[in-house]
Amino acid sequence: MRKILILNLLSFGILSWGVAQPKALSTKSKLASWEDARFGMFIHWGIYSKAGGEWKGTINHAEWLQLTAKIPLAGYTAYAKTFNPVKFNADEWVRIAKDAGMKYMVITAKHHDGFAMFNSPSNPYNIVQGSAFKRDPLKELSVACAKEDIKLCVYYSLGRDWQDPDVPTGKGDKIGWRSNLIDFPNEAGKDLSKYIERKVKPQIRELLTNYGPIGILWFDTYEHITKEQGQELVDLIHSIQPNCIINNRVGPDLGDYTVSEQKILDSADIKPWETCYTMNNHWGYNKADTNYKSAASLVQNLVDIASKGGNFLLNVGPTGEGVFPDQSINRLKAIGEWMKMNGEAIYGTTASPFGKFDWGRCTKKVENGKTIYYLSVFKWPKDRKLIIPQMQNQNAKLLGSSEKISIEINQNGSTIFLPKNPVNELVSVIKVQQE
Ligand code: H79
Repeated sequence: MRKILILNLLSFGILSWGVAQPKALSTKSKLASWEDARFGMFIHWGIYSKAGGEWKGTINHAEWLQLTAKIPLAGYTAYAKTFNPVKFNADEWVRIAKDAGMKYMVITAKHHDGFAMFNSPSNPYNIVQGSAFKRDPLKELSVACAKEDIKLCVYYSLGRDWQDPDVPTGKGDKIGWRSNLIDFPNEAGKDLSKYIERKVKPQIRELLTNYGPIGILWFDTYEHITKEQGQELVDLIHSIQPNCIINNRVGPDLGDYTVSEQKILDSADIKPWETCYTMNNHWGYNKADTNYKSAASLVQNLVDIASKGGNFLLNVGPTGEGVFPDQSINRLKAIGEWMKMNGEAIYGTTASPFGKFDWGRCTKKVENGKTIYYLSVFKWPKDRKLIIPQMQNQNAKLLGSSEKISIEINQNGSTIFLPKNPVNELVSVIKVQQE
């Protein structure tokens, strides 16, 4: 009976962020459930992925291909027509994210190139009408995500669009710096509100109407969007899906949370927040870029972010065929194994009251009125001791091991005596509980 009730609550979205009907959550509670999730997958995938960063002998391109390789719109449109990612498999992408311990997925519905990677009846410049693929990957992902209880979220480049003629960018001596000046050189004649009405609003309506609940509308680079224009978009989104979270790149001083790009905040002062991060040096697929971070450092990033109360949005750049690079898959697998053993130190935790330690980080949870601290050890101390302030009456154990850990309580806190070797080759976690 109880099980049925819980299932009902879930299917009606009362316990779950992102679900549109029937009950609107408070901003606080939809964000709380997103913050509990802590870990998501970012996906940068578009026409540019097919080039793998290479264009006429130059190899440092990625999602900015159209601009960085100076391709006129007609050329890019023709290239889009050849895009055919026959190996794309939504179930596989979602399974990889799920096995990595990720709880949400943010995919580029439209990047700066302006090409919609979803079926957009309002604008033919999209993957169904404008490519050889003719399928709607977002639809397929929405079905796969619903099956696996992964929250589907969409990235939408707001203040940059290289297909629409009315999108000015930059200010002062940077006027036009991120605009398509090849096809639309008259920067002064551009009227952003025309673009908003013609393209942005209809596409937001489509994204929020045709794919079930959308967890986050993740906007990027608002450029010339004013606070009033951003607020109109916020209102539009909430009128269709009141539980959709919106990041702060919807316009100046707007949005539900702060994004930090390629940077991890130093302290837990800003709330709520999310770091988006690449595994190598590019967002979109670049076949020459093999400069991948190690699985251990990515796990440390996740722990570090959680210890400051943030979320980690880790990027994958699938190929033009629609598959994840092997280097990404391998790292996600390793992170997933770590999460199976140590996920309780991440999900549903809050920031550390202690700040950083030289040897690692701490996250915190309160269960049945008792405080639990998770101590993630990045550097196993040579003297095998961890000194923790302000903790009394605890017991300690190593996650993933039955080995006993002794703990000595003294006036200023306690000392934890570690075994000789870490139990986990990436990061070992000690769970300290109040007795
Ligand atoms: O979608 C990703 C980026 O394409 C987008 N935001 C993330 C999530 C983004 N837009 N602007 N920026 C990031 C900041 C500027 C990045 C640059 Fe560059 C790096 C400009 C010059 C160096 C990209 C890479 C363009 C040329 C090289």
